[in-house]
Amino acid sequence: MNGKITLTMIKPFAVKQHHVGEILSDIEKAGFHIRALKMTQLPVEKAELFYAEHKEKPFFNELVAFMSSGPVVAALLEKENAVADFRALIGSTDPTKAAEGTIRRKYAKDMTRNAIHGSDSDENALRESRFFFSSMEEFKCC
Ligand code: 3AN
Repeated sequence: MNGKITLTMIKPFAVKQHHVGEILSDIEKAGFHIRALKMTQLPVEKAELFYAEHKEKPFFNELVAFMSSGPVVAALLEKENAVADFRALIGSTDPTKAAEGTIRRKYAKDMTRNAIHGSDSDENALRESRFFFSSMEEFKCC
């Protein structure tokens, strides 16, 4: 499994703006297989847990408030070199610096409302996948 999965989350603003279909389409066209998919709203405590590594950052409270403000769409994705390839597909955290054609360049509004999450390591991909898709049934794919 290592190296073959990543976890994405389409963030609340992109969901509200009706970009879920286009973003999932971009992801599939880039060669990722959607192995599990879920729309859910994170309570504040779960958003805090998901972003625990950023707890000391000045933007943490704003990030948690935003991420729990509406539904997100989480997906477990499979592809060779999944983490790195997916981060290339979504582009830089700051949408003004994201390359042309990337998901953040197309759909992000600003640093907080930056459309989409992508795991930053194989270790986090596994942790984040278990966070959303905890049952064996959901996880048996890969
Ligand atoms: P990425 O999602 O590109 O890996 P991280 O892990 O550095 O970026 O940050 C996690 C999330 O925190 C980002 N997706 C973004 O929503 C938010 N964030 C990061 N840096 C800032 C910032 N300077 N101001 C506001 N929000 C930020």
